[in-house]
Amino acid sequence: MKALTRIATLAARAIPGGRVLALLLAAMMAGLLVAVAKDAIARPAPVPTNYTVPVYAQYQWNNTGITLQSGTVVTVTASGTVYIAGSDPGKTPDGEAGCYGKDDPAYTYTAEDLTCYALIAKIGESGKPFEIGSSVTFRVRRAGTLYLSTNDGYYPDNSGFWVAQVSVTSKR
Ligand SMILES: [Ca+2]
Repeated sequence: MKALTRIATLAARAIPGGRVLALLLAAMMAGLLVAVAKDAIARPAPVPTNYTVPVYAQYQWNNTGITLQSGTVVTVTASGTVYIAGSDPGKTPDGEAGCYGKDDPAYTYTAEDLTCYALIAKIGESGKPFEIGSSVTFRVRRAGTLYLSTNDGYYPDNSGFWVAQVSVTSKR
């Protein structure tokens, strides 16, 4: 829109009869605005696609089978209890508040900078892990498969699963 205004201004100065051209351009811009406004009103809001997937604590990265397209808005909400060791009373998807993977010298956690035992995600096999916890909404930058995991350093002694609701809304 700025570019059009600039062209209109330049045309008014430079071209003989430029004022007429400028008026024409202004009319075009007005028409364009009306078209955009009409489109916004007429098009219905996008309907999200919902998935329900388990996140097993004994596996490092659970492949959800959900392919996320770039630009889509995704909300993941999780619930349930997992056990990160035989002695564990149980962990919600929020994990252990105030503890980070790197705080445990005995193990290298899947994400050393994220909350211990929290639900974490990555998009694509080599995507950078980020925290989900109980619920988070994000916009997908690079398309790929959604993986979900417990942020632990040792998985074979884990049991149980969380249930994650994944809501994907396409971009307009
Ligand atoms: Ca463990």
